[in-house]
Amino acid sequence: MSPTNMGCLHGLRHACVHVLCASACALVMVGCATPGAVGASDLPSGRAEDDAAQLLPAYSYELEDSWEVDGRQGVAAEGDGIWVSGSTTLSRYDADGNLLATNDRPFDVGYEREVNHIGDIDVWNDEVYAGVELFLDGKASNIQIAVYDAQTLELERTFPFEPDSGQDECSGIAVEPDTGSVWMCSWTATGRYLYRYDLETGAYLGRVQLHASPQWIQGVASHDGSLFLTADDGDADLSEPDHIYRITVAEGATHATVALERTLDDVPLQGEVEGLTFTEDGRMLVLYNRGARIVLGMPVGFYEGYDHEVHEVLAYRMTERP
Ligand SMILES: [Ca+2]
Ligand SMILES: [Ca+2]
Repeated sequence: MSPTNMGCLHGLRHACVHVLCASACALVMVGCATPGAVGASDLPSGRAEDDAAQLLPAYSYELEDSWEVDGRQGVAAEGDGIWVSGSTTLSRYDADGNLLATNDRPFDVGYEREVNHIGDIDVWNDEVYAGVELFLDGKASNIQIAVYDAQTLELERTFPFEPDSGQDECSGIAVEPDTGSVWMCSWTATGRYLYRYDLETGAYLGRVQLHASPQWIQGVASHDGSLFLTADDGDADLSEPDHIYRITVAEGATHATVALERTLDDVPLQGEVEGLTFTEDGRMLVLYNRGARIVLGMPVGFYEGYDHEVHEVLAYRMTERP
């Protein structure tokens, strides 16, 4: 995306008065006057399909490194630290992959509503944000945002989700400091929306529909004004790859167009993508599981050559596309 285009997009999103966008603004004033209807494209036509920059990947990705970790759900990074979530664990690593701390009883203290499952996590301002829930018999309840001290990994506070949002599962969470938002994604059919909460108060701010929605969303992370999603949408039994997607949510938008960002065809063995995060030195980290046969979300034995499921972080070097 050229600097001129970038300025135009941001001008339209924030105030609709950017000098470079004067003519475009005049043509989309209806969209600006009714914020609930914006979101597909900032181009005069308003059609996402006319916005090539929005539809194409923003980066190219080269698999640079990988290392095993102790959790199968999520990954987050801040400064020199890397945090990993298992379904019932939180761990803190240094940048070289050395395990520094683990909380293997993260639900024991501080919860008013019972929970037993953590999905993908995020870290911001030295706090771990986790989407937690009670997952029983294939159904989730008691969804909430849980905030842990990033150093001690002890629970600090929780915010309940808004049941009227329609969300029925939480597979991941992302902090977006620039907009003061926390986003939750869902692995189920309600994953066709992302659910937004206030970073400070935990208040529900609304949901954004994905056009078109990836299936089996497992993680979400914020980076450079966009949200990146992982989807376990490739069948490992058929050696199909999973995918990374990207959306940019315009201010006030209730829907956003999904771009395919990266096909994960370069993993050691096709398996199950989980959470993702971005590092300050320009890498995308992806939590990836391989080796176990998963049927309807449950491990049922192992692929040839494996006697356990490998949880690893895949580190991709990112290069902005011209
Ligand atoms: Ca997951
Ligand atoms: Ca898969």
